[in-house]
Amino acid sequence: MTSPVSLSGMGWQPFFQQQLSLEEWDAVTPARVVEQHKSNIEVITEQGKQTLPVTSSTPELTVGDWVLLESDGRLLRVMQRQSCFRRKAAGHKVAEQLLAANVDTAFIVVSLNDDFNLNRIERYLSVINQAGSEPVVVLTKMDLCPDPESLKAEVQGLDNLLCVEMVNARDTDSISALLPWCLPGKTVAMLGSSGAGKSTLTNGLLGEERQATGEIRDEDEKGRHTTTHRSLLSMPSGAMIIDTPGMRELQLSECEAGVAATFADIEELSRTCKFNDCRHDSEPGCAVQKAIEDGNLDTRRFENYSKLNLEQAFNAASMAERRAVGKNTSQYHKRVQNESRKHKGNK
Ligand SMILES: Nc1nc2c(ncn2[C@@H]2O[C@H](COP(=O)(O)OP(=O)(O)OP(=O)(O)O)[C@@H](O)[C@H]2O)c(=O)[nH]1
Ligand SMILES: [Mg+2]
Ligand SMILES: [Zn+2]
Repeated sequence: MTSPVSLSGMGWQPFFQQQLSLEEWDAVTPARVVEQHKSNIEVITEQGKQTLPVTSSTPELTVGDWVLLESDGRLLRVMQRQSCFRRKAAGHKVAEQLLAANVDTAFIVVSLNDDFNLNRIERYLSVINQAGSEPVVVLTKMDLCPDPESLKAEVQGLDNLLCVEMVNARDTDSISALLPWCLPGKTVAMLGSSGAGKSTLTNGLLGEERQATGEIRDEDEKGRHTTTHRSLLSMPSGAMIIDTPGMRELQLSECEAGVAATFADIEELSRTCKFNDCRHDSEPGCAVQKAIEDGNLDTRRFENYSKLNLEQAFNAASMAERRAVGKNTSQYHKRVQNESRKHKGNK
């Protein structure tokens, strides 16, 4: 994005305007984070692109954030986020990582070949529901799949109201199915595994080859990660797109509401169990177990619900404990690592 754009063209909405007093409005410049690197961040303002250094006092920022700049160009503060995707940082780190902020619609990009996995879609849905964005599942590579309709039906089976689109990401006509979400001033984000087609879709929607795309190399797992940093790009329609690197791991943390929203059917059933604190294990009068026996609820779905709930509670507790402990000791680290190894296998 090199040419100047209006604030509304950058995704500015009344929600952000309301956070500014009249005096501030005269004194500051709103800017949006479009790229994030280790030592600096790129922002855009109505005047164009600017680079800000990242120092120890820089608040935690992510692509899509709105910040306020002082007249000398320094960062004054981060604006309250309308939505924000978070995960537990990859590996054994006991920390949260921000993935993207202020996203109206999140496209969960899943290819219809070996990447297809309902558990993983439910994992993404939990993060997006927690963030407060609208999820849309985009199934790519329909041109390479012998029976795309049956896989689409499986995804729709997760939730009747879920938006599910099926595309050939390399075909402009096909991806026009996503245009209803790409309205002027709206921000959409591409999330999903490496090789799923996020950058191919991004380029198609932008109408130009801005993002590198890559062939999948099975023998070299590392080589698959073509996109290496998140960036926010401007579409001709006036919408903004965030393309993200493929994620190997999307561990949930503090995601209770997101999991509950994703599995609203199970939450609803739970309310009719005989006991308020039913664990849906072998308690008498368990409506969840009855639904499984009657064939109204998949064992797979129930197991994934239980797993995601446990995972988010465990990671949230680890983070709360870490905050309480303050500076972590190597002993503490070791214990958490051992625990999280036990809880691993989050695919
Ligand atoms: N035939 C076909 N190929 C596709 C489709 N979508 C993506 N591809 C191909 O799949 C490969 C990976 O696509 P990318 O767009 O680079 O995938 P990505 O999700 O951005 O991957 P990372 O950047 O590594 O996270 C490329 O060679 C694309 O051309 C599709 O719908 N049909
Ligand atoms: Mg990519
Ligand atoms: Zn029960």
